[in-house]
Amino acid sequence: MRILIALAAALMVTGSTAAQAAAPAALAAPNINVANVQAHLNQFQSIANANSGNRAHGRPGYLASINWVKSKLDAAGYTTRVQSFTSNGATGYNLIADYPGGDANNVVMLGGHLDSVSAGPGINDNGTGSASILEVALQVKATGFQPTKHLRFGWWGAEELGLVGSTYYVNSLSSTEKSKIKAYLNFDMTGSPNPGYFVYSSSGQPTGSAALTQRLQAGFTALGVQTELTNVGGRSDHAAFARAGIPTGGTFTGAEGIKTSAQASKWGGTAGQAFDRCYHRSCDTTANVSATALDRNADVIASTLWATAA
Ligand code: DPN
Ligand code: ZN
Repeated sequence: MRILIALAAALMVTGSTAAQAAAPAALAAPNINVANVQAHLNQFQSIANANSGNRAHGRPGYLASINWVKSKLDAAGYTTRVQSFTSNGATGYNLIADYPGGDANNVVMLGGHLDSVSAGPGINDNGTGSASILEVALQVKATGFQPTKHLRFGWWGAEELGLVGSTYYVNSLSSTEKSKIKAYLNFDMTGSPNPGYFVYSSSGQPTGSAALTQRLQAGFTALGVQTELTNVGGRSDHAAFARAGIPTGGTFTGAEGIKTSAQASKWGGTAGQAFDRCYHRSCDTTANVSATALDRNADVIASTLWATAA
């Protein structure tokens, strides 16, 4: 009896407009439209086509990529900055974009590398991560998201030469600036054509990383997608952040590794074949992307950002 009364009272409260006005639900993360992400990938492909087939460090296709991403962010009201550095005798560039507002002492950062290898246009590696965080950044503005925390996005140069740009950025920060970054999420290869659904393991990563890993996993669970943890170690741009003690996380759909039959039963695709047969090759074009993997990862990036920065 008492339980029934309590239940009825709870139903009345949740059903009343007064209760809804008093405690508005947090703005839900948007479902990212994969067609928008694909349009950004087409842009990267066009840039490569117009610049000797690549977007590599020190080549004109790289700077054209930086300028194009910057123009989209500037138009959406971001405060952007191009940071240059020298590597292998050529000038490289990072693009940093801050979304106005939020607690400047509490920064959530998303990043990915924008450079390709010189062998090809680098559409899965890493047009996908670059295009996805760009679209998420644009949706922050489009949805009117007003996070409590401050949002920052980074597109790194010269990752393919040894994580050069992201390392340069982290080293350029004072210890105070580093300590303000409470989370760094990295997205490198999120549309592999024979995809796996990997979330960076937090084992051995700074305290606070496990919570990020769990949020990324929860994002895939909400889509009904099983995940595996992977130790990406020093293979992508979160490494410099982790060394600085910043909690890190990320997602990955696989590179030169071979999909096992257990993974093929779980995720579909082809066992005994690489996750990305065009990894670091000239065939890493817009044809080398799984739209399903791209879409799922973009949705998980958005839900994780919304939950982490709210
Ligand atoms: N860092 C990627 C590359 O640019 O070659 C490969 C990679 C990405 C490996 C993510 C592990 C995790
Ligand atoms: Zn690569």
